[in-house]
Amino acid sequence: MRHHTLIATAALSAATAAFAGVIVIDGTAEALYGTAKEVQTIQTQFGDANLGQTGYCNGSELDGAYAVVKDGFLYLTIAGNFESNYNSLELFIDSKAGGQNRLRGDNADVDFNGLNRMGDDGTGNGLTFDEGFAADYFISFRCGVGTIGGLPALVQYMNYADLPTEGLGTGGFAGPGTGPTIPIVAANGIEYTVNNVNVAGVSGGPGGASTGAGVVTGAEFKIPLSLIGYVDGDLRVCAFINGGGHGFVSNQVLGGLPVDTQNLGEPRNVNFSTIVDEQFIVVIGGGTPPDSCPTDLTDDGFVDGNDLGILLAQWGGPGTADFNQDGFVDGNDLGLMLAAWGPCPAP
Ligand SMILES: [Ca+2]
Ligand SMILES: [Ca+2]
Ligand SMILES: [Ca+2]
Ligand SMILES: [Ca+2]
Repeated sequence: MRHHTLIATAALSAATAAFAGVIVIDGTAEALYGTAKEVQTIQTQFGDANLGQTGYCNGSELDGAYAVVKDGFLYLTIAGNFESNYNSLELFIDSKAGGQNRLRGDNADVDFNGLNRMGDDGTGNGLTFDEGFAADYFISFRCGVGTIGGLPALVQYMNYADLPTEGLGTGGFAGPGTGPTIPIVAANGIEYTVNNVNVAGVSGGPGGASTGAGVVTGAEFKIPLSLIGYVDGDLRVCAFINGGGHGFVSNQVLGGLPVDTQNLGEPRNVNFSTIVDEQFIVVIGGGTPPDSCPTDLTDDGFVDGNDLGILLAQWGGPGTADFNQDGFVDGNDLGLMLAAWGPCPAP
């Protein structure tokens, strides 16, 4: 009976909070978030979660993103699932001027130096975001089967670090904790929890056979705007699933990847600026203005033989010349290029 009383009390407090217009950190994007900022369009290669349990999850998928700025906080729910094997949900927030478009290798040592596992190893590589996206803050969430107080439990951890333009930032971690009814509060004020019961959303594979539409449960965060230095202007988040050692990027990225994109693999070689569309979620702002001359691959103001050469080199595969974003560079894309042949229109 006591168990039922607890559930009833939790339901009542959630209902009261909803009535008062408060977002509850419970792993569910409530109506106050509004519509999804992003919806996943490709299947997951990191396992389709199908168990529906709160304490154990057998796959990772990013089905969608809900985000709102309210009362001095960024509320963010990454809808989907997070496998109980300590794979990582990586969040990079672009919230102010400066920051890192390409991850440096001298950032704060958090999660066994996992942040720097994605950064420049000294050879000029490092995970690179879309053009114009310079990350200022890093949050990483993971869960796995462990013990709390000597009892088996789904344990959750969060690591965080700031990403100064010149590197050498600071960071820390919060956890272990358990979810979804008890959020974890970090020393820096971030609250988070996960609800892993989703069995809908995308299915397994790299194709476009399913979408993440409609999923509202997942990892929910309440992030103080003062912590990420957000005052006004654009506020954007790049989210993706990475391996447990931060060493193998999946195909679950928000904003999404083109249909049929395989797992991206080595984080230091991931370059979102060479992948069509924006691999970030726009919380506030308009993102990048539409390209007035998309078939000008060299950005020299002319659609000409140089661009055709790039297209032909990508023929049959994915690439920047996949203008209609069907996963293949083919005659359809060639047709679009020929139709735009010559000088670009004024932007
Ligand atoms: Ca919530
Ligand atoms: Ca920035
Ligand atoms: Ca699914
Ligand atoms: Ca891109």
